[in-house]
Amino acid sequence: LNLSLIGAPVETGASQPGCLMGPDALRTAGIIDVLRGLGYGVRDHGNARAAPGNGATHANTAIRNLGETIAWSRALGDMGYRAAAEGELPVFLGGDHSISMGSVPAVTRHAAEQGREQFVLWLDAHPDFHTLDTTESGNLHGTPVAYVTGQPGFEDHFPPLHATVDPRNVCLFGIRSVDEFERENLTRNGVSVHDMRAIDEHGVPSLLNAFLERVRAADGRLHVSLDVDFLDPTIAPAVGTTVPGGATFREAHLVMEMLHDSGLVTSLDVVELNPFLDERGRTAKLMVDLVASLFGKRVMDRPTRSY
Ligand code: DIR
Ligand code: MN
Ligand code: MN
Ligand code: MN
Repeated sequence: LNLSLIGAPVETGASQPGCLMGPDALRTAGIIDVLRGLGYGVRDHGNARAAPGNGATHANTAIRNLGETIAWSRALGDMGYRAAAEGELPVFLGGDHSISMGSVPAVTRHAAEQGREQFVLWLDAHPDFHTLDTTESGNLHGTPVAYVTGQPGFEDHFPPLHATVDPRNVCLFGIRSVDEFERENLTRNGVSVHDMRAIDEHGVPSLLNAFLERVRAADGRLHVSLDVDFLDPTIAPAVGTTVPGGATFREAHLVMEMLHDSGLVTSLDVVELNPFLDERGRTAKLMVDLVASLFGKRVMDRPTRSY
């Protein structure tokens, strides 16, 4: 299996600068050697570039960098689609979470062409379910889940979607900061939300197993989007939007280990790493270690258990 690394040096969707350096920090933390060491062919496409922003504006004047974000969606949508269509497993190295407005449409387009259903596991403190009309911060990294599931208002601005993700095929995991609008619309759209309380009460395995079973039963393709702020800030400080009470080191690794054992993952985003806020590469190294777990690094060999 070949992994296609696509660097997405994007920070225009976030509130503060720094995510631009994310892809290079992940490379410095050894992501390529780690993946090759696990036996994969790795093709590093380097850092993508986007056309200049076209100066697009919106009635919601809070929105920042709309034109730039549209240009990135288009560039990453094309690159990611080509990688998936060539049979490679795309790994998008962010960049802030607005890169998923390119990565998820890319793989969803490919899935639709294969007659396969697309599922998305969103590991994040936030649901990122704002529309252009509801975002108050104006930071577009808070909008990708709404865009890729076809919520209204994006079509006048962002690239038309070849296929949308059914909101019921989206599982938000680790959630602990939800804006009022998002809360109502998530429920109305049937998105699965496992907040930190659910993880406290039921634990990672039963919640994640139930979702993976649905993916398997549908013979679906699974995109995983890993936001640094899924993790507790005490272990992952290098993110602009820290929220206390996140996933522990072992909870996060268990998610990755179960994903690997499932054999279901077909694409990945690693997003929101802000190396400017890091402590000597600590968060970058943790993210690479989690990616390693997702691709098969294990403590001990064990009889394969299929989740
Ligand atoms: C907040 C924070 N919901 C917003 N969002 C994100 O700005 O819309 N932070 N995604 O990482
Ligand atoms: Mn996010
Ligand atoms: Mn987040
Ligand atoms: Mn509009």
